[in-house]
Amino acid sequence: MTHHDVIVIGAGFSGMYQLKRLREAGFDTVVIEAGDDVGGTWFWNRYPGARCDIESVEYSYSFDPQLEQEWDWSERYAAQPEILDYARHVADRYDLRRDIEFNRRVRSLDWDEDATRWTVTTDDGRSRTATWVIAATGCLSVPSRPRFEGLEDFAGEVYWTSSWPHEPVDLAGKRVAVVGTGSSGLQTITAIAPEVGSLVVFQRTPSYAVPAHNGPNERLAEVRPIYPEFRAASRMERIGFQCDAGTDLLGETDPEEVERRLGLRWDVGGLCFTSEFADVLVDAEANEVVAEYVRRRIRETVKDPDVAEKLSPRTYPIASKRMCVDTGYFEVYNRDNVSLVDLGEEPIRRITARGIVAGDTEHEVDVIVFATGFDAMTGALNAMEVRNGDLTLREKWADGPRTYMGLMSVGFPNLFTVTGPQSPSVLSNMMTSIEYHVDWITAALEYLRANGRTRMEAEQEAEDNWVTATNDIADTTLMPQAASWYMGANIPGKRRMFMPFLGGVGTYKQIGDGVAVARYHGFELV
Ligand code: NA7
Repeated sequence: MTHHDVIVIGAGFSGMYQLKRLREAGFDTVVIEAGDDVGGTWFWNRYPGARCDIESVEYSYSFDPQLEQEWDWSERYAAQPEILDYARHVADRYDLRRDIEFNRRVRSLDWDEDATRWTVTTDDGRSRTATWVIAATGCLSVPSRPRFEGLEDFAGEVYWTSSWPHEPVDLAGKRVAVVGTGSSGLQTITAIAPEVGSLVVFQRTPSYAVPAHNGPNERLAEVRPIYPEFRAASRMERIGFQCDAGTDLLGETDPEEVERRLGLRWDVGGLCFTSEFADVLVDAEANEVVAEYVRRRIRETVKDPDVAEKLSPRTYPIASKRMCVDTGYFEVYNRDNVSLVDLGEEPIRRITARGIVAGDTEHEVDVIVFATGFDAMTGALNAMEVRNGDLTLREKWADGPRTYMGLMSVGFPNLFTVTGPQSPSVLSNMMTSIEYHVDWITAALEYLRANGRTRMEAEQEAEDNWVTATNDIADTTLMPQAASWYMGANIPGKRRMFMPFLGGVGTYKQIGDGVAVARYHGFELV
């Protein structure tokens, strides 16, 4: 059986950078990737309108100053094809593909305590061993495909945004249904509305969306000369990108001033909208003021008041579910060829050969697009059989994930997760969090090698304290009030627990740096 120092699972932005760092550090490393090329999220999610909602000057690697200077991002928010080009460029530039095995999915990981190594088995039946395994498997990489009765009877075309075909899909003039109104749904709906014959949107929960104000990337020229300082500042931000977050409390600010300042944020656009005041995530009344501001904007945009009301989120605090960044989404509902079905009033009963039956109405369509999200954060890890003797990760995490720093879980030595549950991950600019974890893991492996250690495992007390801290921080906020994928609430039967670390990217970095300096405090090194 082939043995490697390290096997990395996944060749998205985490896996690619992890390979580069380990190769440079002299570790024999191989990456196993299910797709037929690099890019991860941006390889799979190629639906119409797919675009990052973090600005490209932030959502890009910082590890190579030359790459930063040479790569041109054409727009403020990069579209999926450009991000995938960037991922491919990175793979070429650092000659990464020669150590990546494509078109193989890892099925199982088995820990051998005597040999101090993992056996990694892929779906082609092949096994290899490695002293270390790094799961760079992504936080939103396992699609959630809810069961809709009768879907197999549907005579038309069916697409999932999370695994959109590589060939062009012709929707021109067709009758199209979109199910799901998270970021993927909103982007798809906005992109296809002008070209399809008719579009009917099936909405279970409306999203809070703020305008992107996308356009040419004017900021790139400003940021390039100061990139090192700019990146250093982003690493210390709460969400891993710069929002110029306010420290004033909305509850203590004059309402006219609140209105003025929210208006300025709205005009700038993007996810920083909720960062103007410091109490929005912790004070329900302050949150409601910001939420109502967005609803008013929706009412101002959507001509039909009934439709505007249906599109207005009311059942959860703003920012407690992932906010969306849009480019003309609400305007779409002023088009004659677009209609909205509120599943709260008219639930989907079944799918027929002709279309979707919601309430008492059969909506006849040629195409159904599902934008129904992902089994977030734990999905990809639990999709593999991760075993240490009788203990499996899936069983251990049946009541929610348990990790120390989102990096390791007791009982599973020598297995790291990049942006794992209970790290800032999806509550941050993923690029910032990915680079931090990859650098941290690489430094840990170098330290272990230099000190003749071959085994690293989180300690029980450290893990228990970390899980408690993560939950306690979440409980001081409004975040757990929403039935969100942060909570695992979108997957039937999944235990609800707030999964990301909410303490902030900068705080997390300070803790992680301290743990490393203290010779990996809370980890047992053997
Ligand atoms: P999301 O944000 O999880 O959105 C999924 C949407 O699909 C959401 O509106 C769901 O409604 C809806 N959904 C899920 N299951 C159903 C069923 N069974 N019936 C009807 N509607 C359903 O995923 P996205 O792909 O849009 O975005 C993921 C992240 O990618 C995004 O947050 C950014 O980080 C980028 P619900 O809200 O659960 O009621």
